[in-house]
Amino acid sequence: MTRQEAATIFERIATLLELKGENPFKTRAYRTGAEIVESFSGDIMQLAADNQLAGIKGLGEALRDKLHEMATTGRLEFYEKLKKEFPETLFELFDIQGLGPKKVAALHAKLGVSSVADLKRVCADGSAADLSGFGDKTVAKILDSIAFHEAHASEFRLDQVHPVVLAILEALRDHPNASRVEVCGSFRRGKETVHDLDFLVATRQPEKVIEAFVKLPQVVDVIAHGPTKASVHVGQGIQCDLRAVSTAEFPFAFMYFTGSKEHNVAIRGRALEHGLSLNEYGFTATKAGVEIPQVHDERELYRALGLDYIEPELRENIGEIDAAERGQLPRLVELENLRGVFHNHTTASDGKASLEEMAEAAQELGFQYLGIADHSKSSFQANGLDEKRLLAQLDEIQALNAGFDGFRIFAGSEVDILKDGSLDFPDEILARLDYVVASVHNVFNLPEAEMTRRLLKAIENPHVTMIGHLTGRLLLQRPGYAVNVPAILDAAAETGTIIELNASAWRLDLDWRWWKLAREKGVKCSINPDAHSIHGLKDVIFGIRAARKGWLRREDVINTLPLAEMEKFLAARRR
Ligand code: DGT
Ligand code: CA
Ligand code: CA
Ligand code: ZN
Repeated sequence: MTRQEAATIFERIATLLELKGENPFKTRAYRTGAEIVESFSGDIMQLAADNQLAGIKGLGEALRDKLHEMATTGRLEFYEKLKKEFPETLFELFDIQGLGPKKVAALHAKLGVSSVADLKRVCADGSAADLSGFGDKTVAKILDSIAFHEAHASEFRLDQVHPVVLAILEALRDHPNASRVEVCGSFRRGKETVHDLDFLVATRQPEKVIEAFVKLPQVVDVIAHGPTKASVHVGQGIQCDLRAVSTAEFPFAFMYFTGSKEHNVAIRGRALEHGLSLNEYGFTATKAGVEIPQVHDERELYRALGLDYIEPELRENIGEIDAAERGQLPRLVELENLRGVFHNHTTASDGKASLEEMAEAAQELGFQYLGIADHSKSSFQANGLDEKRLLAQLDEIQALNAGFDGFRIFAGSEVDILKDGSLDFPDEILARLDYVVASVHNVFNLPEAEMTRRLLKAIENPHVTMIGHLTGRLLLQRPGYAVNVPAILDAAAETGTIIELNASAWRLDLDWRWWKLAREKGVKCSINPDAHSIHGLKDVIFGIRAARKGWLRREDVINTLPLAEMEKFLAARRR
């Protein structure tokens, strides 16, 4: 079990105890426990497995035992029993945006709401609007959230599926009869959300590997089980498919199951022009005299059709095949190219780790610089800094920097863009920072023209280095606000303002679909983890995938610059 899963279980226990009317101290202990599990700097699940949790502040014996149980057995008896006291459908409510535990508790206690269907009913018949703490506006918002949620049912974000992918690959690769195991499908293509996970194994003993797959400890139920393929559900309801093929078929199946379907159709059409029929098992000649090319890997498969190798992220049939034919595919940015990261939070605002801890973690990841950008004062819900605290942080950063060799913290701020496009700090304050991320955090419901003007005004402020999460979307939770992205990109190109690719699996904003256009306009990207803990820094892996999917090269991504060049770049911008 991952730490995120364990933290979610603690969080849910807290809510369920609240619904039962248990005493607040007990519920608070679980909430605190959830936070500790999420943000603890060491490998807390390993410590839990080894019974080494004693002495962690805020984690009492009862919670330590439960964590041990989760780390060693992958489940928690107490939680399973507690869950059974409630209808299963109640848990759907936790996925509705804007419906915190307090509202769920009120709806459940006062109106007997135990499912999304119940919730829709009490919203429609007016009884929800009569509850204290609710009103017509809240109800309208809840109905919007339900509609959005239903439109995205059975999709998952990368933070949800990434640990599953790693665990299943590792388990299958351990199998003595598996000679090669890969993940395919939308996950391999770097999509921002996926419906299901597709695994592929090369083996001479398909039955044995398939048998082992359906018996993995993560598997909750088996949907289908045949001699060469199986489908299962793992925790959180994620479907995983596995296909077994021979080594000779592997490259064909690897390409086929990576997709996209549109890419496959186009490639198959191209094969036919070469007198070859292509499917997931191989080539066959469609007319006499056509020689079947030898193919040992995907690269040779593309080569056989006169194409350069097409990276999986690009396989969406949006021009990659033409570019491959003309030898004009971009050389895509890689994780190893990143030299540092901007837009990170500390305990000064809503982060879980201190400046020192964040700096240490950044150095451990091999970064040469770490940009700190805590929230500004208008983001009071995130404990945003006022001028005084910001300047104190600046001093603290300078003191820390004096002790580093080959590493530097850049002092910044994630300054709120206010409703009228002005910034939350005056220019004199911004001028003292190394860089500034400007972001919208409230009043999302402006008409497109007004929201665009608001952002343009921020872009035109010379102190603004980059714009954070441009559309404000939260994947599978809320759509982005209305904004004219091309107009923003034009202004960014003109002013040299960088656009963030927020790497949090919740955001991946600006979306990959815009980056080809951004690149053509000459806009630079910064891949920013928006880390709120030391673990959050690793979210750059999601951002890199999105950047690659957006055709971005190393030179399009500003934070591939080494420290000395980055210092020069920032200094030049401040002039
Ligand atoms: P997802 O699961 O909806 O996030 O997206 P994918 O792309 O992983 O889709 P999935 O799991 O249905 O199928 C995996 C790949 O298999 C898909 O990307 C391409 C290939 N594939 C599936 N069905 C077809 C088909 O009818 N025709 C072709 N050419 N390829 C297909
Ligand atoms: Ca899939
Ligand atoms: Ca599938
Ligand atoms: Zn933000």
